Amino acid sequence: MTTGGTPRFTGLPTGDDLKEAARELLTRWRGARTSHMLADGVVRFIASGEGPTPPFPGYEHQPGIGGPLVGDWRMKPKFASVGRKTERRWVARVEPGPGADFYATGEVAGPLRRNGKRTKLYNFDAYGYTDETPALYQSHPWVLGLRPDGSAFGVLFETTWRAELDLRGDKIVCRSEGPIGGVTVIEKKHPQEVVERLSRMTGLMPMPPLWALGFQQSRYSYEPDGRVREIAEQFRRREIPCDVIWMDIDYMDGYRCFTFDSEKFPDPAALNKHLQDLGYRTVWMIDPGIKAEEGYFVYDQGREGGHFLKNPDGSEATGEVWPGKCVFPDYTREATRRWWAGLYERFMATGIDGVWNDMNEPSVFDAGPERTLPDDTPHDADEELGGEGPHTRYHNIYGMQMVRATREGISEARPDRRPFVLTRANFIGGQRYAATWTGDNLSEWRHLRWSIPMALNLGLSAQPFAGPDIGGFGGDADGELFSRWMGIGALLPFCRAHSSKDTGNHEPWSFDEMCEKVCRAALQRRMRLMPYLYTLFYEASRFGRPVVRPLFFADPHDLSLRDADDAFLLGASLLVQADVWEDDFAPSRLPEGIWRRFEPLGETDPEISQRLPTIRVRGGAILPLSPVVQHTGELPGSTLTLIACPDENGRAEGELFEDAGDGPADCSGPYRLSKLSAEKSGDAWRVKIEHTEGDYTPPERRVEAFVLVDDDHLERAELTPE
Ligand code: NBV
Repeated sequence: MTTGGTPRFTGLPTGDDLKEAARELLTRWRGARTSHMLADGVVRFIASGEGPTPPFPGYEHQPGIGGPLVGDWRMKPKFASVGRKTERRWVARVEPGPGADFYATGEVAGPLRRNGKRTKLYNFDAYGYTDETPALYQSHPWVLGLRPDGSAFGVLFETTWRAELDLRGDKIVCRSEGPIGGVTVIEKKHPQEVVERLSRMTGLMPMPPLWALGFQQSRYSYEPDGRVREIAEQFRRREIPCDVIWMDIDYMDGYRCFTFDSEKFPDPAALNKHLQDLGYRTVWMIDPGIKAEEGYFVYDQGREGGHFLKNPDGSEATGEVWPGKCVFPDYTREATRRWWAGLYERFMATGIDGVWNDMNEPSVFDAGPERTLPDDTPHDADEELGGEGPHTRYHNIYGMQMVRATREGISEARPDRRPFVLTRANFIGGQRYAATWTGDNLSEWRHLRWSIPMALNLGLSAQPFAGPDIGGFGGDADGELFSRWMGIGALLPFCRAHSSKDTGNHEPWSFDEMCEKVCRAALQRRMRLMPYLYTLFYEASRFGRPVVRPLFFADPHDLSLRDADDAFLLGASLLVQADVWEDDFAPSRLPEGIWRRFEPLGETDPEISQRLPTIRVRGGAILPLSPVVQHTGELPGSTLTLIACPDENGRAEGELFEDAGDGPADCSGPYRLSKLSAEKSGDAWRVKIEHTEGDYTPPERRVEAFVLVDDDHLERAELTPE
């Protein structure tokens, strides 16, 4: 496996660590070579040392020069280069001041607050991970922080190399096996502003199609096609909302990407059509490992075009994956991405709606503890990514560049549709190309618990579209765990149930009657909240706001909210209190102000509602809701319900984003933004809708309005017509 004798970060404290710490103590730390004020509260510090600053693919565009640093800037990074030759480390550290709380760091399991943690950045196929697994599938060299005085900051380290973030003290330290070109520090009043700024620098998530916000059912694998139809029909028959059915690797002919098994999936176009007639969309998996087999068109074409990675001696770099011996496209090359994108045309022509890229760390079976390609595998990367370099430099962006090509390919294949790509591996900035799920979790209560902080920390790392495998991927859930997970998962941005081979059935009806009822209610709630959720996705794609947000977003000064792991904000207006424990449950503290309990489904059976998270509405907010339908395709023309929750002064405000839910791949279709407001006039509540932006006209529909006057207590309001 890995060669070159480079010692690797294990992520666990070892004797080597002590050596490293001692070396760092004796090191001469230097300030930045230059600094550029990129915007108010945003400074990029260029590392000391010689030579040009390497490009950083995390940025959407390389930042300009900006202006000189003015004012009293509190956090100035220090840089050092420690050790020699193969043991050389580039280190950058930042001191935010005593008592800061740390968050983000991308995809991490365990608590929301990351103080005391050390995260290895080297994308890793982490089946059944725990909170002690050093690295997961994605790398985000980024830390968000909050000081005791409520001020917020963010630190972005410009390295794609194998690296680690060390938050074990009061300092933020990044150690990298290659140069850290620069460090961008953001200082803002509110953590949301920090995340917005990060998102704008690393790229905003393009608006997904509406169907991708619906519930999705998956399994490794539903096979043959008859089983897929059966699952789809069950959801409709049982009236459990569902938008998408997923096809895992067993649809392929011998795990050859872009092929279909002629016996199990003889007519994918007919299957897609059948599912679409029932109102479903389909997502099909594609992996990067290409079977090394002459006569297989993808292998032949790729070899012919020189698209596969090679060993340092020029021979083909190979590794074992599902199809046996595989080769791996070098997605860091523009020419390879173009070729890869082109492969989707014929594939998508079968009526596929979305693509799922898995195993793209890349994961290789026979490859030592890091389960990937050797360190010295050369990449012929584009100059804009940094030019030629070893795998240690490009490993972390391998998956990101793969989904970049996939997104381009499906956009070109279906220019009239918004692309949807899901990825397992990614890098900071990868939200430009794909949504994310948190990989191979297990059907265990602790994994349910980690679902919330994982989605939150990904959101704080500029990836708003994330969620877990509901029910757990490995192992068997029971009805209690599955239904409780569905209740929570239905309120997270990406909402999909998925489970592995050799596990029992994991559909809402696979356990007991109560589980089915709770799942139905959970997914009905999500459907009811869809106009609100869609508006949050608009906010994420336009301003870079996370869809789910930690409680401390409601009050960065309230120190007691800083480590709430079992509650979160869904946008600015809803608060979700989840019961993630098998037995005892003490709901976390609420932020100051009015937070009224609200059941989107109205009165429900207490047996069901006690298994679902409590939803609260912020005083001063207005929620747009839809009726419960079976899939998002049934929403256009349905009743719009507005729920106003007045603040202390009897007023409320909200926003509604509407468009066709799909449209041109570049998301250029028409939309309409409306301002919602409510106040009391005399004895009556009056709710108003004002169109403020855009010229989209939704299909005709009825609009109704209510006021949440107390916990679970609605009164009808008058509506000023649209
Ligand atoms: O393609 C099979 C699975 C997939 O279902 C899962 O979601 C991925 O994370 N895949 C991993 C490969 C191997 C799983 C043991």
